[in-house]
Amino acid sequence: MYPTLKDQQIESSFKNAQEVYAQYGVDVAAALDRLAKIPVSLHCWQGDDVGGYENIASSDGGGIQATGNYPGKARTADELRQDAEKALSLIPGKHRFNLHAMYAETGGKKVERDELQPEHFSAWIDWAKSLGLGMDFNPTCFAHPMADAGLTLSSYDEGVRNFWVRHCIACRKIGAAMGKALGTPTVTNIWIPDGMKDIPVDRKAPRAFLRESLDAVLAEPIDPKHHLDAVESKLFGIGSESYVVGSHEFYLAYAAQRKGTLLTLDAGHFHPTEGIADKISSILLFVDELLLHVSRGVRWDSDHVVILSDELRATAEEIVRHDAINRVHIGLDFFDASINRIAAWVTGTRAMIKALLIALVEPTDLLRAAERGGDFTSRLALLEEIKTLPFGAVWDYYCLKQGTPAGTAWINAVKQYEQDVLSKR
Ligand code: RNT
Ligand code: ZN
Repeated sequence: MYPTLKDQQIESSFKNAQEVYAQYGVDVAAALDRLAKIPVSLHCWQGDDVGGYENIASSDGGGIQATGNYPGKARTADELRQDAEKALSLIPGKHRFNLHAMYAETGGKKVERDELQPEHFSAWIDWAKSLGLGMDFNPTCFAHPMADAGLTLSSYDEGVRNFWVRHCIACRKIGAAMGKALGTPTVTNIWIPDGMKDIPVDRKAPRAFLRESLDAVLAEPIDPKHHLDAVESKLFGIGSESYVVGSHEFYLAYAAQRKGTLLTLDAGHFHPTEGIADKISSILLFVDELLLHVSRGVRWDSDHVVILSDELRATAEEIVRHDAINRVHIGLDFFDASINRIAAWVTGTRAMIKALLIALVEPTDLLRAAERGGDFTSRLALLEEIKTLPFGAVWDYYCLKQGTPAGTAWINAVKQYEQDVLSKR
């Protein structure tokens, strides 16, 4: 068993920490109130290795692949909900759940992706409602025979393009129904795997088709009270090493010219040393809202479990320092099948929330004053010193107040669940 802190221990460390932060002019209680209002969208696909429950024979996973075979993965939507619920119980705050179209429940009937309806997601919506969660959504433009040739919305084949256009339109309607039912807008994010393994001759034609297809998908306006659209770029994937149709430049330009369309920045979709933090302030000058797919790229894999890295902290700082919490939707996107999947969800989500908390208790006014006054000596020295302020005590207290385990106690809970539930699958 890993250590479980006593409530009284947590409370007294917090009191001390609060006093320390107050000396830097930081109101910790106010920061915690703000933190409690920031939802993080948990992606369903960590729970079953991006499998879905459609039972389609397809040779192509779209260049995204979960590696590992840790026992106990969710085999049905019910199991996935049960696991997600367990994960959510170990994560402080009120959050969201992000579903892919391939998690439709059709009652054993074959329903083509371009014929999916809100009713195929009613169990998910009811579940989200019962837990007070908002939902987000994604068309699934991979793992399907119509995607096996490598191009979907950008295909040279009009029939293929139209199939995926119809699928994306169906998904927007489903997303809108979710948003309406849950009283908070659903972000429906379009990511397509389209690309080429080897050097293309014509880089333009598929991009022109993609533009046309997106215009067709997004033609019908939907009330932003219920629904928002997002488009996600990528630099390369497995099997699309030489060319990705939906590149960053493509979607950045697309979102900038199409008012109301969100741009999705996936942290693993850029050059290996390129981060997303520095992009946020630029893009928000030209695009109203962003969706983040918080992830962790490691060499060729874009989807390792999120940890409290410098990059993650920088991303949270950018959102908080620019007061952009209402313009940046925070979603997660990682999948690891080599460790307990619930632990993966909890580790990544807690890391994201910790990063936000660190940013919220930053003495930003002090730092800004040094910077604006040209005192770069103090700016650097301060930035280093505040790294070791007693943030951990504030985090533990936040967990306690939100009714979730502080410190390592949640690991024990996951181990117990593994024994009681996962090992029996
Ligand atoms: C793939 C994209 C995309 C997917 C999910 C499953 O590289 O990041 O967001 O991970 O849609
Ligand atoms: Zn992503």
